[in-house]
Amino acid sequence: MTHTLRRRTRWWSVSGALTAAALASVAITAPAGADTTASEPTSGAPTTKIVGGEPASTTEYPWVVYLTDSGGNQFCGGTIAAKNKVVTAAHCVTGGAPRQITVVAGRDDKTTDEGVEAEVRTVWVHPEYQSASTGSDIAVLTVDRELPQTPLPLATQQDNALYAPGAATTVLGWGTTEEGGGPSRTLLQAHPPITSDQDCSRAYGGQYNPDAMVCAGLPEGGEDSCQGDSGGPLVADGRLIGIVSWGNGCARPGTPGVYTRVSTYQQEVQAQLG
Ligand code: 4AZ
Repeated sequence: MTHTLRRRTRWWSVSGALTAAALASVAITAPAGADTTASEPTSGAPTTKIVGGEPASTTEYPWVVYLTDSGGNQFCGGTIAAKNKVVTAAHCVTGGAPRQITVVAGRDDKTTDEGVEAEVRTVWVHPEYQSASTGSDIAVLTVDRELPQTPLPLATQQDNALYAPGAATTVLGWGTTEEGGGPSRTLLQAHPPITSDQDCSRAYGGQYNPDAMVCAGLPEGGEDSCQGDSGGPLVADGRLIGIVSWGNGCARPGTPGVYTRVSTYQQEVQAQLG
């Protein structure tokens, strides 16, 4: 199957920076309520209207951040988990020099200069990470200052109920508002329910590892994260339960979004939060 996940394998190279930014800067498929004028995706997606998103604000979700490259292009999301620590996807940050990544907090609209920008000093990538679809797609960024925004707690092994099939979630990001579309200028949210392990295995076979991942999406599609949302938060009950990781297209019926299962990694990640 064709996964649309963009692995940022070359974004840090001089020649590849622009290309990688262009590839990676697409993300949350979440447009507001009813954009009936949205054009159809050019390929593949049976669900072609903008997928069930709506505007969101860092006033309500202070811990959601985005990452920019050295050219100032947004390429991924993240979550403030301690004063100077941001949790994101490993696939967002592997290979690059930390100083080329900037964390932008407290800015809903990418075209403004609201909020704060922090430089990344160090990057911790889960030691078992190889690729998004093999799991451990989690990383912790240490930034050069204490951020004023309230951090979001990580889900722990005690939070199993938050992963029950059908449970409500919120996913946030500045990524694309439809599969194959352009990135969002402003922060969006969508509310895909948790998918059962059985349904997610049906969609992805052996690539879905329920210990390392959790899926979310409606059976009929329509609400999902997308390119550029990678690394951003999937939230339930005031806890970070998932990290946008991969999927087959965006918001398609039968292929939910796949998220890093944060509770599995909570102890190791918490140890990085100081
Ligand atoms: C991506 O390319 C991506 N629908 C993120 C999330 C999903 C698919 C692709 C899930 O960053």
